Amino acid sequence: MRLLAAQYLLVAIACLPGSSCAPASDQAKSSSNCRRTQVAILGAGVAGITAAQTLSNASITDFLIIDRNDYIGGRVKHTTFGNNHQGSPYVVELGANWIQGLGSAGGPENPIWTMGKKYGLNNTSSNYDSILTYDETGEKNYTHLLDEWADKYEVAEDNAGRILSENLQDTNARAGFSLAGWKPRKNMHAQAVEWWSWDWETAYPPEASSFEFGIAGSNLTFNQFSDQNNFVWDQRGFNTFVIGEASTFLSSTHDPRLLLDTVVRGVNYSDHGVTVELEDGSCIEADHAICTFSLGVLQNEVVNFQPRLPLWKREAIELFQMGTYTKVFMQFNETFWDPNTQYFLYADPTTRGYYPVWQSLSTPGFLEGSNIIFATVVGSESYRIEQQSDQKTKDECLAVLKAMFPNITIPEVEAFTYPRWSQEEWAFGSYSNWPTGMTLEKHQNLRANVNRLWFAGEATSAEYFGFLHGAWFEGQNVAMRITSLLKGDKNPNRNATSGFMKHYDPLHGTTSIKEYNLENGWPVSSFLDYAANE
Ligand SMILES: Cc1cc2nc3c(=O)[nH]c(=O)nc-3n(C[C@H](O)[C@H](O)[C@H](O)COP(=O)(O)OP(=O)(O)OC[C@H]3O[C@@H](n4cnc5c(N)ncnc54)[C@H](O)[C@@H]3O)c2cc1C
Ligand SMILES: *C1O[C@H](CO)[C@@H](O)[C@H](O)[C@H]1NC(C)=O
Ligand SMILES: *[C@@H]1O[C@H](CO)[C@@H](O)[C@H](O)[C@H]1NC(C)=O
Ligand SMILES: *[C@@H]1O[C@H](CO)[C@@H](O)[C@H](O)[C@H]1NC(C)=O
Ligand SMILES: *[C@@H]1O[C@H](CO)[C@@H](O)[C@H](O)[C@H]1NC(C)=O
Ligand SMILES: *[C@@H]1O[C@H](CO)[C@@H](O)[C@H](O)[C@H]1NC(C)=O
Ligand SMILES: *[C@@H]1O[C@H](CO)[C@@H](O)[C@H](O)[C@H]1NC(C)=O
Ligand SMILES: *[C@@H]1O[C@H](CO)[C@@H](O)[C@H](O)[C@H]1NC(C)=O
Ligand SMILES: *[C@@H]1O[C@H](CO)[C@@H](O)[C@H](O)[C@H]1NC(C)=O
Ligand SMILES: *[C@@H]1O[C@H](CO)[C@@H](O)[C@H](O)[C@H]1NC(C)=O
Repeated sequence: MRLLAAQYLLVAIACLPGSSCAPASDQAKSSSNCRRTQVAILGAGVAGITAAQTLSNASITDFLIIDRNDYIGGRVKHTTFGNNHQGSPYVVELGANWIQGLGSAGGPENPIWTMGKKYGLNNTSSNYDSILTYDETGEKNYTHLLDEWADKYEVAEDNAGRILSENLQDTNARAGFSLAGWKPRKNMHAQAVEWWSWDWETAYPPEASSFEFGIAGSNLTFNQFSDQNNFVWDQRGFNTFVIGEASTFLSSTHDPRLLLDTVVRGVNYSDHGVTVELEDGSCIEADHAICTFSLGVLQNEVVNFQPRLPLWKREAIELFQMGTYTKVFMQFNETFWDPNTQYFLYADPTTRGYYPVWQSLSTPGFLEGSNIIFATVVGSESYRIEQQSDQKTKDECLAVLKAMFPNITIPEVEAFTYPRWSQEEWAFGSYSNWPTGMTLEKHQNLRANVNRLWFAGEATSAEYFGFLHGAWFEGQNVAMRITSLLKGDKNPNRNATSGFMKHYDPLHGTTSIKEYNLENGWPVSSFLDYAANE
């Protein structure tokens, strides 16, 4: 019975408008020795687990979840670190740490916050006013610059809103802030404040970031849900919620539908189905596959897609940006910094973004009395320190702490660690950022399915790229679409939650070839004429 139903579905799906409508029997013949499933879900991070739960909620239970790691959660990843007073280690988060934007009474709620509550995750609201500011001479009060930033940012927000609503050309965030009156270049204190307010979230400097989409993204999370960021310090690990949700549809971590420690090497896709090649030489054949691998994994061509992904897809993959965000954890034998302050901002005299934010976990409300502090770097500084030895980085950190606390003898470091996100084969970075030059249509090309191969993850979220909730919504959306197709909807409306996705091929710019003319400072009549004269 089940086979017959599957056969029927294949015929129905193969003949959707836009597909080449080849006989379904082709597929049945081609790959008889592969393991079969309806939906292959590539990745057991938030997007993959959410996609699987969405299918399961729709009574589609024939799926396989494949991940190269030995745990559920992907970039929600923790490690043990240092020791508490009883001599057992603390748990600290190497990846995602905050629930960003919670929800307000009567308003929409961030689904990650819903789950934070469901699993009773220990968490504390970050207080960004709990900050002391420093430079190379020690403590130096430049908090007035934070107020100045806030004033200029309000102007910038409105300007970015106008770009969006009036379909004006986007610009980069540097130009956007400059036009709003924020010009920090001559002042390292202002650069530190800018890093705190911009790079810390986006993992890229304003020069590299879209003004319109950077501000829209921030609005959509912090104005829509709420402006709170709750830091999770739960000693079970933040991924408790991902594992918990997985256990709502998997019988256990030994459920045969969960394949951990399993590396995907290749994906063959067509209008009829997808074949996934695993590192051990085996294969999985599916009606649909959802690739939730990070943008970094896609950019670094870890997976061999056959046929090669189309140009419209590759252009979007290459243009969107994968940022890196590195937390450097240190435990001392005492808390020599102010134990009641959450943040310590350092302005280096020569290098913007040089160990700029120090965050205390020893503070009440966190791992109180743990004597743990961590520095965060992003972008080019992440790449730099992730290439060098622990010892070199530790020495640099200690030199910064000595500059920040000139009257204190900094004690020995008792524990030290940091992840190297830019080098992780399964991530190649931390999370994505929207660059200048990426339109909404081009981003849609990053999201869109290619035949029966679908893409979901934080980077495919137009509204919440970079965030856990972005990964959640995208996993859910793609699985709802696949559900509509598998349920035999013969003529699905392509709408927000059903059917194949729209993509744009080609994508045009704003200037027609006729406008390359003398009036626009382009006297050589056309590129072709010029070539002909050579
Ligand atoms: C340092 C850091 C800090 C962050 N801070 C926050 C934060 O505070 N708040 C917030 O909301 N978000 C934060 N994020 C972003 C958040 O972690 C991500 O948005 C989210 O976890 C992405 O989920 P995903 O399912 O899209 O991708 P992933 O979690 O990357 O899941 C994809 C899975 O695919 C697997 N995979 C990759 N390649 C292969 C392969 N070839 N074969 C098999 N499996 C493969 C990976 O192992 C991974 O488990 C942070 C991320 C990092 C790294
Ligand atoms: C964290 O979030 C929950 C919501 O589930 C809240 O009730 C709880 O008190 C928060 N704080 C701590 C310290 O866990
Ligand atoms: C699946 O259904 C449960 C129960 O209604 C719900 O809590 C959960 O959010 C659903 N999952 C998704 C991804 O929509
Ligand atoms: C820093 O200066 C501001 C006024 O600009 C003041 O309100 C604040 O209390 C000062 N902070 C510290 C730590 O001295
Ligand atoms: C962001 O929010 C502000 C305040 O609500 C609004 O004025 C602005 O237009 C918004 N900008 C964008 C790009 O969404
Ligand atoms: C959560 O916080 C409470 C109160 O500090 C603590 O007793 C408990 O051990 C914590 N649980 C976890 C899992 O972190
Ligand atoms: C995938 O496609 C390649 C190239 O067409 C082929 O060599 C390979 O055998 C295919 N793999 C599977 C598992 O079908
Ligand atoms: C360090 O000590 C000197 C002299 O004792 C004092 O003048 C200075 O203010 C102190 N600096 C800090 C940052 O506490
Ligand atoms: C921490 O270690 C330093 C030496 O590195 C020592 O001087 C100091 O007394 C120690 N502090 C505590 C609280 O033990
Ligand atoms: C999308 O179309 C499907 C039918 O194909 C319909 O069931 C669903 O309600 C539609 N959803 C929206 C948001 O319009």
